[in-house]
Amino acid sequence: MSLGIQKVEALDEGHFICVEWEDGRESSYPCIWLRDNCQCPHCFLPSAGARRLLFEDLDVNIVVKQVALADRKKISVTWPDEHTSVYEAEWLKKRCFSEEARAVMRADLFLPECQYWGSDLQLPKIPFEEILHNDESAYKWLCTLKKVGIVLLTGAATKQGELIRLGHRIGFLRLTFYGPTWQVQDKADANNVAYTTGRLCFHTDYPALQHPPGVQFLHCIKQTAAGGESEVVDGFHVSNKLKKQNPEAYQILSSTFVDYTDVGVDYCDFAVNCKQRIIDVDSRGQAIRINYNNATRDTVFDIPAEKVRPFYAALKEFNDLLNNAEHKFTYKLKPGDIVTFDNWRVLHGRQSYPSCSEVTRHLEGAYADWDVVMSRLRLLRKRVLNRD
Ligand code: OGA
Ligand code: NM2
Ligand code: ZN
Ligand code: ZN
Repeated sequence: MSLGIQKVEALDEGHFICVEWEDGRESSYPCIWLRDNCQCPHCFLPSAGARRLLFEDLDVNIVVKQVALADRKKISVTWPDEHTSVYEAEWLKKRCFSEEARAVMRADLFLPECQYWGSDLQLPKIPFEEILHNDESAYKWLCTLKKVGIVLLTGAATKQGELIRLGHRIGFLRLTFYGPTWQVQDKADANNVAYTTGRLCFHTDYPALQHPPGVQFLHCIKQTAAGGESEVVDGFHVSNKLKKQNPEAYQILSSTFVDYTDVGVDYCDFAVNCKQRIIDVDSRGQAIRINYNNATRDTVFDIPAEKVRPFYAALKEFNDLLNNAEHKFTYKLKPGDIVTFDNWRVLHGRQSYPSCSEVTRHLEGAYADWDVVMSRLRLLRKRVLNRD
């Protein structure tokens, strides 16, 4: 049972409406926001869950003419032009403007909870077929992917096409110039360093794109006997450490725009260029995305000459911390494993392996956008927890 309303009144010359809840707590709502969010069929299109009201038709100085408590479950507001709006108690409660209520709503929508890890990572594992067929398992997979940043799916078939099935499970995959899915194996005239047998130092994929893929999937189809081990590190955890240990290096990496480039032919021909900060931060200086691939960092470097050496020094500090034994986690993919990880947060690498005329190691890879993954997570949550 949701909380009812015991009293409602207009305040501040009709600019606010104050609701008193049955538990004695109060919430106040700006009238401009209430008018803007009238839920009547003239102002709102329920089939789209979207506002029909045009901004041009909104009076930003509007005040309430009359407000009444229809019953304990809704209030009714009359506006100066006699238009009336009805707001349900539960709808209002969710949208309360208090600091606490907004924090609850924010957490519910974006699941910002983040569990940092280092070499002690207990790599979360779920059977692949379970997440395909069971909603609870799929929900757990995506929640863990969001919170921890990495989940291993086990027991997939050792053939191409499993990531296409995974893409259908969430909605769709992210197409890039390397194709809908891509084959990580040693290739002649490789168009990417990933397609060699060489070691890959810690990187995030595709910082050359303006909006790098949020989530990455790597499906092991074939694994070499010697070498080819995987490494991962929590980029947000390491960024926080760098900020504490070396604020100057953090400042440089979170403010310098680094040029990235990727030129070649694959799904089609491409000539990609982009500027990214290696540690991308929000307005409070908190790391929100790591953009770092040493292979695609451009030879063009669009900063003043005297800032170049300090930049390299800062990057060395970060790279050293990433490779610190305390921070990195090493494992080796087995055929049938699919590693799924947050490509905005987790940096990954692989050890080299012997080159050979036949293919001794084969991973199929694919990307998804966080918008698609979070959308599926919210829908699964609704179904699993059976709530709206
Ligand atoms: C890649 C990559 C890891 C591996 O293809 O971008 O990081 O283990 N591959 O081959
Ligand atoms: N691959 C694996 O940033 C990058 O070039 C990452 C992308 C080739 C699709 C590698
Ligand atoms: Zn209306
Ligand atoms: Zn990679």
